[in-house]
Amino acid sequence: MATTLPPTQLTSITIADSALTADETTTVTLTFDRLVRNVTAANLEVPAGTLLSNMRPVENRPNNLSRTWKVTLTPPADTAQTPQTIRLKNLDGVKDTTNDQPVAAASLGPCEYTVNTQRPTLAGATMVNGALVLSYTDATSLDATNKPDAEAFTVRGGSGPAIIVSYVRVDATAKTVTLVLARAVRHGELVTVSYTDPTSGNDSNAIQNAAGNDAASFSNQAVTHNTPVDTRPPSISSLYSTIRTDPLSTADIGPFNQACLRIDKPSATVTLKFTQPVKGLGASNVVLRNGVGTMSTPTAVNPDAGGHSDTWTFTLSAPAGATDSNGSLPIAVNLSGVTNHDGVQGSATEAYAGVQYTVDVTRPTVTHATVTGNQLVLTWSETLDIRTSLASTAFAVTVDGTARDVSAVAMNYAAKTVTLTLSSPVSRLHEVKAATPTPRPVTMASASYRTAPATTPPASRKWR
Ligand SMILES: [Ca+2]
Ligand SMILES: [Ca+2]
Ligand SMILES: [Ca+2]
Repeated sequence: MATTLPPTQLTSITIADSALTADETTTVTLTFDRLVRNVTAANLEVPAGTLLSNMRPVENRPNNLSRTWKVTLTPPADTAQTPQTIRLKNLDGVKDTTNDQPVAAASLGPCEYTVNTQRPTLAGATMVNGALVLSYTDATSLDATNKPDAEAFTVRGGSGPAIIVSYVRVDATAKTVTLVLARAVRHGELVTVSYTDPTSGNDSNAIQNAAGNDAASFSNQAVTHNTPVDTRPPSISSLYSTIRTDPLSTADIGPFNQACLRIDKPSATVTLKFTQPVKGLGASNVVLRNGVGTMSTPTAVNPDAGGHSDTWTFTLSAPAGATDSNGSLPIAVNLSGVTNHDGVQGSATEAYAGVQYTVDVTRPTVTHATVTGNQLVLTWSETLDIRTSLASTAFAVTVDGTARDVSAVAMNYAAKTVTLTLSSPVSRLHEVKAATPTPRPVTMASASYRTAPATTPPASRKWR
């Protein structure tokens, strides 16, 4: 007597990926306890909009017989996360090797999975407290951890280059993406923002929801803002105004320090910093209050398309003649005609710009010279700079037209004297001449001095 086998059974329905997001498909596997054929997608019941495709036998046997069958599942697009179920609808048309229709195993349960294929949708763009806020709608929340790069955004203002996005912040629950901008948006300025999803696929750094679904790219979204007129009149930010006598130096002198215009450094760069970008600063706005020296027309540093800059410079030059200043010279500014982005004008009243300078373009001269024995004492018109050092070879001494060596040099800075020790004493009734360099005069102690090997017309003194 032949043994009767129990019917062939479908023992399980499993899904490879039980959390489906946008751009994802997965594989559903049907497992029978014996070889079967003719399994089709119609044997399964799936949620509306779900696509089953390419049902195929896994085993490579004659007559398409296989214990295991796979089918590709594509979830519907734009569906918020809800529990989903795949069930066996029936086993109509399925045959085992004895041409019988299999049955579902008693243990066969539904196969559950979740779907979130909804992408965050841009709802609007608004300036809030100076930052650009993109608002999104989404059934869940945004991903605040895996943010898009700042470079993914392009923000354009009314004119000039794109406004740099310096930082991106995502608020998961508020579903906002906040762009911190490198410059303020101005009253009445037309502002647009664009966003570029890194790739058409699923990216880890993108505007995305908690499921990871990337938001779409968008272009030239208008940004709503009611930025008021900037009523602050332009003013000098004296804390940052500087003056620099050495154009090659990176060290500014000032603020509240002073530069010295000298014979070897007869000009200085003056930098005026404003509390906001301005335009319209001309030569008439800057006043050398004591009228000593000349200045170039101020120019804007890195102005924007409208010519506004918060930094302006000009060159200050010593007067042409040998005219020293008497004390510190302030630089003053009036801001008549100097306007901010919204056309608000600065004060026409002259105000201290925060920098000052001195001028010393007079060389010290020898006023008299005396010789006693081998000591030749030269006396200068000004106090000498303590930092000056002079070699004995800097001096040329003749006695009755014959060179006399100088063996030592001693300076007395406060007494304004230089004493030369001659190689031998000078007796009476000889004519002594000394050719001298020019030691630097002492000026305000703000600048450094080079000891250039100056040569000057000889200081000639007759000793009788
Ligand atoms: Ca997944
Ligand atoms: Ca993407
Ligand atoms: Ca993603």
